Amino acid sequence: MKATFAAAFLMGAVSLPAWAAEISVTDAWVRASMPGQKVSGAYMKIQSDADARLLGASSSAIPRVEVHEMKMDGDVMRMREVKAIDLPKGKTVSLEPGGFHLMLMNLPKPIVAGDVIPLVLTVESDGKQQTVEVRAEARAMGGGAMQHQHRH
Ligand SMILES: [Cu+2]
Repeated sequence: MKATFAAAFLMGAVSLPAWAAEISVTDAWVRASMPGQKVSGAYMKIQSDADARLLGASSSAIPRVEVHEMKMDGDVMRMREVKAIDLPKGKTVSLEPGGFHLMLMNLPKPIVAGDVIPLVLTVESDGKQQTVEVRAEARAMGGGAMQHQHRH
């Protein structure tokens, strides 16, 4: 009796709950930061096998991570925090420069190309939340012109 219970518990602990969506994250990367720069962006491609929403993210290496969208407002590029990013079933959603991204805030130290930044995404599907662990490698991007300006 006891053994059966232990085995069932173990299985539950290592497999995904039945309700969880299968989330695959590919091509995750973070922009290396300039000295003195306090923010950077993280980008990736996300696909879910069920309708889901990315609600937020956190990192053990970064004090604060926000979900942002960048888009043209007239002829000015603006960035704002969004509550969630829709992940429609089966569709690959790209977080990329100039669009949706994760904003890494209050960087404790510069992010250097080759650094690996651990991120934990919070995803909701069918009214329930699950987390997805992602490791994003830092890449250097050419030039200050690409630098991400913050407006709130
Ligand atoms: Cu941003």
